[in-house]
Amino acid sequence: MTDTLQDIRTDFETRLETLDREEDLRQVKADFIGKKGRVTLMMKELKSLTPEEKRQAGPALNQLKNHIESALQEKAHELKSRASKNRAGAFDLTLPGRKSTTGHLHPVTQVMEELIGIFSGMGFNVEEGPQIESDYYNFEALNIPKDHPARDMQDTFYIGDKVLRTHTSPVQIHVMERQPPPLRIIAPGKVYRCDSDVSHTPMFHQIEGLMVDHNVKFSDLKGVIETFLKEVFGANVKVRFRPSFFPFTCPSAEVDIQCVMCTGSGCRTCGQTGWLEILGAGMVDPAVFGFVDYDPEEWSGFAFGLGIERIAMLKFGINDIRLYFENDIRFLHQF
Ligand code: FA5
Repeated sequence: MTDTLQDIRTDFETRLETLDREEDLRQVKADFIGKKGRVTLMMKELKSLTPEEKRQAGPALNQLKNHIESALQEKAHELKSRASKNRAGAFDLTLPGRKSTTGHLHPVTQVMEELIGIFSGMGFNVEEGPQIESDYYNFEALNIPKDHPARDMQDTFYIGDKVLRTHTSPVQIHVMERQPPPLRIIAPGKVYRCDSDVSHTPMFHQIEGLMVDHNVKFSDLKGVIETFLKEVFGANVKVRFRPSFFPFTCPSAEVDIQCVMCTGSGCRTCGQTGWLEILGAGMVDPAVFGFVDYDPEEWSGFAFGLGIERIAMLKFGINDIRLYFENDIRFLHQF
């Protein structure tokens, strides 16, 4: 019997060593310790042996069975980890490819870049200013003293003396403080107000324009604005200048363009007026020159501030400005 046990052990070791598939492992298990396996059959044969033979063969047979069980377990573990390693490194050429999605600029950024390009073409340099301003730059130096009613129209967020700028006009002061005339600049950027409806958002973008030189006249302002609007909306665009008031310009005007949603008949977007206001403008008030030490006898200038979202609404036919900032991908994908 001892010889036979040794044969079984040798056969088992040889087959275990050469197998590398789980189904072969299952077969080896069946051949040795399965219902009709060689070891199982020998265990059944033990019954027919004498007590003395049983005492000798029993423990050896049990030991062989335990050895086979643990060697099979170890091999199963080895095969499993080898298979998972292979899976991780596998490259399946037949799988469908993953499409890479390319983003694009936000529609407001697209329009902002287009407008900057047009003004650059007319010789305006691009300047920037801080979004957190002091009361002095946002109001005082623009001839809007503390108790001036014009402050009510641009309500914003205050922290002590600091405000989230309500318009890009303070950049006019920063630039004139550091640069002598003549100059011709635009200042694009974010501004903030306590506003929200179909044509107003609490954060929006403006482009400020400022030109200071000898003999700058209102007709220069009109020429620049009309040329700009024709570039954006085409030669047939309907534009109107309305007299208005800004403490930092005199005379002042607001510029409207015909509402593209209703072509002038009146709708929700234009507040039934047929026109949509896109910018404020005027000749720089001599009082502002006083704050930056420019001589108003020698220099004159014009300034304007336009709302980029309003222009983008007209360009793309958007009837509610708030859509720009809801981050709905179905809306943004269209531009
Ligand atoms: C001003 O902000 C002045 N600083 C413009 C200016 C500059 C006048 C230089 C004279 C000289 P106003 O408050 O009208 O003006 O705003 C200018 C433009 O910003 C408006 O015509 C409009 O197009 C846009 N706008 C104003 N409020 C909002 C808002 N809440 N949401 C979106 N656009 C707005």
